[in-house]
Amino acid sequence: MPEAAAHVASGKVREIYALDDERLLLVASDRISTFDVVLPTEIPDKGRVLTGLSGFWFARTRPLVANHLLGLRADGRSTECRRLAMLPLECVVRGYLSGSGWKDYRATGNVCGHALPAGLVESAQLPEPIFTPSTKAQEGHDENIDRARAVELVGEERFQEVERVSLELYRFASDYAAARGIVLADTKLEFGLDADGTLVLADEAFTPDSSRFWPAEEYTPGGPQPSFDKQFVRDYCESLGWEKTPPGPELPDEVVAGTRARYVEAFETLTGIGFDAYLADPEVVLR
Ligand code: PZK
Repeated sequence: MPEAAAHVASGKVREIYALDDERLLLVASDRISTFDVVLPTEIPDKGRVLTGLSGFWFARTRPLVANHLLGLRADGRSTECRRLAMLPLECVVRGYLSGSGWKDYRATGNVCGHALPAGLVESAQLPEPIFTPSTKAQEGHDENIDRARAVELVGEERFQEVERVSLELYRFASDYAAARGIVLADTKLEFGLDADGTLVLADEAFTPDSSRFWPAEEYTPGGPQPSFDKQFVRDYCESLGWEKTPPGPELPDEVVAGTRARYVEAFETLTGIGFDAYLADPEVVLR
């Protein structure tokens, strides 16, 4: 627990505390959500895997854009970061047609105003990655918006900048992941501005909670893809006939162990760093 730090915000599986006027502490718990419901059973070390992966990507994308990372704490789950003025935009990049992108395409033939070729199937790779911003809904799902609405929210110049930077980041990370057998189907990035008005990448970056990770070996367009990390949890929940409304079910030990192993595998495959080395010294991912 952070010593005498004021709680600032709660996400579904993360918390933010204020360290001082300029710095925040982002703490990733081991909670897991599926079908938008947080389950009562935790996945040991999940928060450490996500924190380590974010740190790894922040360190490697620094040449592309500034980011909020100041340091990783020895607990492996806490990130000290710069306090920013967050942009009111979820910066989504899609390289493949999945989730709400697939739903919008099937209904209208386009996604957030991007006209796409006819005849694409679910999970198809897009001709080019597309920037499909959304806004944080007060309740429930984020709302996909078109370019005009995004420009209303952040201005034309800032929109062009976040679009360009988001696409560059996605290309960098998806090329990196593809070379290691993981399809990074899409991702959600969040940006803020520092006191100078410089654009800064914030939140988490290219984790399985903010992106769809698919095992490349099993990639088969034409339907939904198995998730690299959560598939055991989804399959188990489906097998119960659970209604996908709270409360979620407890997970059996073998589902917990299998899911933990998948998170650790994602970490080690992408970073090339042993998870034990991360636990011994989290800042190993920054070097
Ligand atoms: C910030 N969130 C979303 C994430 C939560 C909520 N560097 C920053 N400066 C100012 N604000 C934020 C950040 C970051 N990151 C991000 N809310 C505020 C969020 C995780 C857990 F509870």
